[in-house]
Amino acid sequence: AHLKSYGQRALKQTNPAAILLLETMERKKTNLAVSVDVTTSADFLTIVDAVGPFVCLIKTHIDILEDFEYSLIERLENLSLKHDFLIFEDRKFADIGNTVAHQYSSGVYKIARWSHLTNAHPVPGPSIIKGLASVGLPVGRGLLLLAEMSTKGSLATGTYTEDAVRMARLNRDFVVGFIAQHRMDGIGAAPDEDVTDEDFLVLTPGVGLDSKGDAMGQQYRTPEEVILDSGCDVIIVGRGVYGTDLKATAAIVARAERYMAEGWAAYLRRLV
Ligand code: UP6
Repeated sequence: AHLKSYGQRALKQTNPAAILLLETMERKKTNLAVSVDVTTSADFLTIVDAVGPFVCLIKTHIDILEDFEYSLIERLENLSLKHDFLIFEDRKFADIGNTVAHQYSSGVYKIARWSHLTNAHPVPGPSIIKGLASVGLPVGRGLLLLAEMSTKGSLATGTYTEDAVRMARLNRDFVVGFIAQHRMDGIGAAPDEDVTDEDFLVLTPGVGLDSKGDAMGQQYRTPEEVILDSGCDVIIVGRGVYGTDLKATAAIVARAERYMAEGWAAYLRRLV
């Protein structure tokens, strides 16, 4: 299924957020998501505006902004319209259904109001999907399950990953795919289960061109390894794009263009 184009795959999806993402990737010719993990609203908005033209998706950790005010959300949404990208709050929900429903809809951030996609750890079992879907499904949102992680020593492997895919398969209206390091279609399916047309999106963090990792267990692979060799759909790049000098906007733009070009070239090679 992953040999088809993003645009062809959009036609077969049912979740509105999944359709929007695939259509945006096809239209803008980019499979790059930038993770804007900075701690001030000013840097955040400057970087989002700078990389916006090159991304299909902006990934946020909204709770690391030290000067967060809800008005930031409107400015983020305006940039999303200006540059034509979706928003993914990387909240990594991990609690019981009732609690995650509150965390998703309410509190300071009201994530479900503005984030097309969010994600959850499968560790509590299917009830976490039920809780999040009660909030997100009626407003057209999509969920990604964390089936694997990019970090050294990750426990999300083997049967844990298989069970995550089974959980997703039973909730296809809301679960559009995974945060993972490989394509997940067909994993953990019963021998008599027909999964030939299965098409989960795979969004992959741990992507870097100039570094193999950091001092805290992060591990990087290249866009080619992720998209071409492992069959993933979206490369998620944080520090590889925004770097260490958050004011060096021209350099940030140049790196975004480089990752976008590498990601798209790997995708085109996968298509042939
Ligand atoms: N992230 C990972 N690995 C995972 C899941 N999520 O790195 O398995 C997230 C991090 C960070 C981003 O929370 O926001 O992706 C990666 O940032 P980096 O490119 O700067 O390492």
